[in-house]
Amino acid sequence: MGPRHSNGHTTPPYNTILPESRVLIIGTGGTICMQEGPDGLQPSEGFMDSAMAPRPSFNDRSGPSLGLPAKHKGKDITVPSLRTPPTAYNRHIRYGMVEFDPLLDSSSMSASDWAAIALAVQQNYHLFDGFVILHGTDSLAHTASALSFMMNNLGKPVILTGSQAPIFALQSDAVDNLLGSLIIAGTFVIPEVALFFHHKLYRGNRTTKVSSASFEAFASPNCEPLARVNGLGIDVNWPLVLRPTTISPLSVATDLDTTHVASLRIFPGIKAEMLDAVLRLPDLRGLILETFGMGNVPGGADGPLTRVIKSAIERGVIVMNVSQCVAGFVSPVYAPGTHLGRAGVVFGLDLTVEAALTKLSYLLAQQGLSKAEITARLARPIRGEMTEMPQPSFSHPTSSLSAASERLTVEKSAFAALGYAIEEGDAAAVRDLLQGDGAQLLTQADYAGNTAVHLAAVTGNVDIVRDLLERGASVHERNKANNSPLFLASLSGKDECAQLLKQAGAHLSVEEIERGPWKSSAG
Ligand code: ASN
Repeated sequence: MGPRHSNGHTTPPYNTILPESRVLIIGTGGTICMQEGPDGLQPSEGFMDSAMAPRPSFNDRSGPSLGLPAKHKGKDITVPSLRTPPTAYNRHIRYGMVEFDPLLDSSSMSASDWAAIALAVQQNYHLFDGFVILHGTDSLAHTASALSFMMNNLGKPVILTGSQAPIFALQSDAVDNLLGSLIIAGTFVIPEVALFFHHKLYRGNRTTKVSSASFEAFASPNCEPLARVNGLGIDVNWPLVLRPTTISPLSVATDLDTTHVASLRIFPGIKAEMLDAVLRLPDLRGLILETFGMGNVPGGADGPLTRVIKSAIERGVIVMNVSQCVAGFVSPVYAPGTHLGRAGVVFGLDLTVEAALTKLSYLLAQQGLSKAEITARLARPIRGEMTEMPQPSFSHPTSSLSAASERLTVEKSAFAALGYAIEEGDAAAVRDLLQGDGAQLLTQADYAGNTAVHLAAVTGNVDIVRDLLERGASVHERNKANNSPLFLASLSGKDECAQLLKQAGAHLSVEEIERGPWKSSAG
């Protein structure tokens, strides 16, 4: 579990009424909600009532029944809610659900369904702390990759999950996957599109489905998990978590060009005519070439394959090289790869095919981008989807337990020093403390759960708040009393700070609006 929650499940509750987080579950279909029909398994409606309400881990019957305001298909609605018993982090997760109509087997998901998911998140963004998307596993890695590119300046967790067996089956992975997703979405401000499966939270655009039957269905071969369930707690790998560093709210791109892209897997004996036929498809704008090993195709610099690729690139088609291997990266190390590079092929480093296709579709749909700009962006990470500088080894040294506990003490005193610097308005000291490894202080909090942004918001120093936000600090963290930095800034009359927080996407939660002394326009 992350440092700021290191005592989360050992300390007694700080008051008798525990705070609640709000999570919206968006049901799109998949095995998790399937029941046997005349032609085999098919998705069934009413998941919250039939699968969650009867299970004590999803339904703490002691809470008041509450309808939550939500948006569905652009309309204001009220969704029934349930809440979990207290989590190890001393909160309840209150959740409501909207379901797509029709619910789909994910093999039928298309770009318009991705857009519907992205819009559902955007329209409900100010009403919930996090989002859980129920989705079939077949095309889950594609949807997770697509959503990661579609959402710019995401500040809240969007967690996709599903299961290999229906929740109604005797032996199923559904309860573990759903409960883990709900707890993470309602506890940690991990502002990424992520995929939770079999006790691990992965960056969505790094995943690929590796088993059609095992509960361990997904892998993220080139990127460590963002978090792991570890007994009662959850270990978040905070240094890996990406955070927006521009002061702007969430924006969503819903148009992806999936109809003018293709992918083709090279195999021994592949004919140049075959590749040429694909590259000459009418309106084809981009091809993902799945090559051998580090990015090789048969033939030399002037071989027939390299020639048809070169001529397609000259006609304006973008060709990107990704490896057929699940782990590792492509690089022009061998002569065949070097020839492709000289022909103008973009090297996709350690991109998965899913991320390569959706990134290409996303960039092709951006208005006003030239081919050169698209090519340049394809070769660099935009949402953590690729490792910029491939290293010979991707293993990370692990520190010993004593080193970890020493670090924790050092971190605690460093956070205290940061708190003092903020209180004294010493912007230079704040900057110094946050250099290098000090950036980890942005995910920490004091005994009352106040992050650096909470402290700076109350002190009212706009320069310090701006500095924190530009370093990736979240505006959505809540302290133990469930207050956001914006709530504290507004309450203490720090209007300039409140304004800046709003520019960075902060808003009052529904419950803060009800609790605070404002008019309904305050959020
Ligand atoms: N065919 C199912 C789907 O992708 C597989 C699953 O969810 N496990 O919808």
